[in-house]
Amino acid sequence: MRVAITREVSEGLARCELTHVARIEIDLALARRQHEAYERRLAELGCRVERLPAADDMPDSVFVEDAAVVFDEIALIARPGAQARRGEVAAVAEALGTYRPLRRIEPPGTLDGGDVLVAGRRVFIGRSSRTNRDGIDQVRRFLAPHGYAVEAVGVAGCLHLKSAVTLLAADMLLANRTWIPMEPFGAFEIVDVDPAEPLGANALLLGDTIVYPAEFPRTRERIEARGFTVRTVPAGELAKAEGGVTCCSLIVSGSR
Ligand code: CIR
Repeated sequence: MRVAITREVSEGLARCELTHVARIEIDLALARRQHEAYERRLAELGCRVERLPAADDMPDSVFVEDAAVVFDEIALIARPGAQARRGEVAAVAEALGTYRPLRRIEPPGTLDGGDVLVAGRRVFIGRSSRTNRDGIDQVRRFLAPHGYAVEAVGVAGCLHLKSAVTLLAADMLLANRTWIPMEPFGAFEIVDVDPAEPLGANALLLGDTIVYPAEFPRTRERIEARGFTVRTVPAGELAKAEGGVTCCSLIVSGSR
């Protein structure tokens, strides 16, 4: 059984952090409907959705992925790079504490979960505007006893590592090569986003199904052409807050 931890869209979403996209009006009701459709999709794909209540004083709290990273052995509680997001981790830590022993990133380390790509025993961490070297070193120390190898990857031009690269299968990645160096990913087969869809590299792999934004049909075709089953979700409204499909859940595998 898989649990998907999600969080209701905050009333304050319009005050979200923005780094690479211009602020435009967000339709809160539509964002909520789209988020509910996303939760239904996860449920259809076998997840028990555990929805945390909204935090109306935390605009970005729907993006639970940034608050933690879940491994089979432990859950890492992040220390988000944006000061305004640090309060988000408490409720997420409380929820995860029932499933995993917790480890916490401490100052001066910063880490956003969106910068952490786990591929088997290899863990790639984006050195971004949100995640610093000390945060990455702390993760390396926490994971060493469990046999994971941690590699830092420079991220430039997008918010998080997983804005630029996500996992399609154990040996295959979906990537936008313009935002990250590809050398660290030499062992993987790469599916490139369509050049007209630069934000299309964020896909959520659930079992062997790819949950993917409806807004990127050209890249979706490329993924399907490799034989993957893709299930779309409407993700346009939360994309205005610079969020994608991985950001809106934390998947806890092997839970009852
Ligand atoms: C932020 O800037 O932190 C939010 N507005 C968006 C976070 C998206 N999270 C993610 O890609 N993991």
